[in-house]
Amino acid sequence: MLNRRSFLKNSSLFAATSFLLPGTAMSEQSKQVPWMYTAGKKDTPYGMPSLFEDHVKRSLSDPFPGSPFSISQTPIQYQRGSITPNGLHFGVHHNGIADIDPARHELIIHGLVEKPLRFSIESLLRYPMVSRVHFLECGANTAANAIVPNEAAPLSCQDLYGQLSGAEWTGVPLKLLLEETGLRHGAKWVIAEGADSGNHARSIPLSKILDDAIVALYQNGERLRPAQGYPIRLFLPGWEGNTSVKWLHRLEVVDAPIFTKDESGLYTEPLREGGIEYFSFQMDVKSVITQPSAGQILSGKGFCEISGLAWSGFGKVHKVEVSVDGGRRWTEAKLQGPVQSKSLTRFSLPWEWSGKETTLLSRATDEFGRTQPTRNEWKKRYADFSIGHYNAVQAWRIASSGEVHNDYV
Ligand SMILES: Nc1nc2c(c(=O)[nH]1)N[C@H]1C(S)=C(S)[C@@H](COP(=O)(O)O)O[C@H]1N2
Ligand SMILES: [Mo]
Repeated sequence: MLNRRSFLKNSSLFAATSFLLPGTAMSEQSKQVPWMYTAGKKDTPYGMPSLFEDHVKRSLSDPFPGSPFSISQTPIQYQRGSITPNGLHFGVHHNGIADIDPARHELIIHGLVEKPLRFSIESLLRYPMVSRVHFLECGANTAANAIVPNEAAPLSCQDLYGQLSGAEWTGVPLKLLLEETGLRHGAKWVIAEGADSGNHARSIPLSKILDDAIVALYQNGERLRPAQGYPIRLFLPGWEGNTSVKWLHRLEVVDAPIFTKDESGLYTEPLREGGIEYFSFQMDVKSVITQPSAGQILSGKGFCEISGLAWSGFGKVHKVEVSVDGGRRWTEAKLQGPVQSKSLTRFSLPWEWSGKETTLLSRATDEFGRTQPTRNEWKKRYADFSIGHYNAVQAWRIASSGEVHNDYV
């Protein structure tokens, strides 16, 4: 294991070439690159990434061809830091992406309330808002490793883990709107329904709504993208993605959950011992090494900074341990602060690859001492075909060629 100090002392480890090559005068260099002698372009109203970065994009899946259902995965293997740019946020759209005219959309709150109310988007924009940095993860993220038996499927980090993004969400605390409608005796749950054609809806305990639910209008400083629920979405920090209902148009306060179509089927986890787990809202503690990760190739032995993401739907990430030898020894990685609750947390560890085959693992623990199970431990709890809430320790096997592969340990 290479520590940071010895790495910094030994400058020959740097892959960069030295600043001034002998005999290369600055003026000579400027003749070789057009941007140093030709004026650049004027700016545009909405900026785009460099043309040299066009490989950084979402991967698309079409689980039910012919239907409007679509999924896009964030390229977390290229992401650094903990914020996903809006154009790269993952998406899960059961009924396609609704394109809503905000002037013709409103939020209705009714049911066990003193005073049912309708809120136009214009009026919501006038309320006091909060901004919070949180992850969003689909309950079925990493499902392939939950269900593919014996040999791990040859999938990339993006395809396995990309139903995960981090953003700053800004909007009106839902508690504020419920203070205005008032609550009637017996109010315990809230049905949240989207305006997309398939009526995506979920039953949410009132306690969560009053704790930290946001009616989000902004994402990373700009209004939500249509794919993320424009003009408004419910955002429930730390809870499985499907509870953050997009294109939110109706909240009905009720006394008991209503078991909507998806929450009595899709969003339940069959257990190995029989029975199912439902209303399993919180996303458990999880981590993944994003650099290097499956689908990438190490260019040669030597220094390589291991870097990845850790998160917990319960609170803050407390520590991340990394093993570079298949789990024999573990070293605590450095966390990039500030570590925020229910947020993507970047971890890193300097490493020197010997050029021999080895396996990298990461294991996160949150502030409540919750930690990631091994795959075998996870499989003991859930039925063979259970796909949701998979959070086992991930193994990336590095072949002597430098190729990185999805693996089970
Ligand atoms: N109205 C509505 N809300 C929805 C969905 C949907 O299809 N319709 N998909 C859900 C699922 S399964 C997930 S994982 C998240 C994904 O949010 P994103 O597309 O902004 O990443 O939205 C949830 N909210
Ligand atoms: Mo999801």
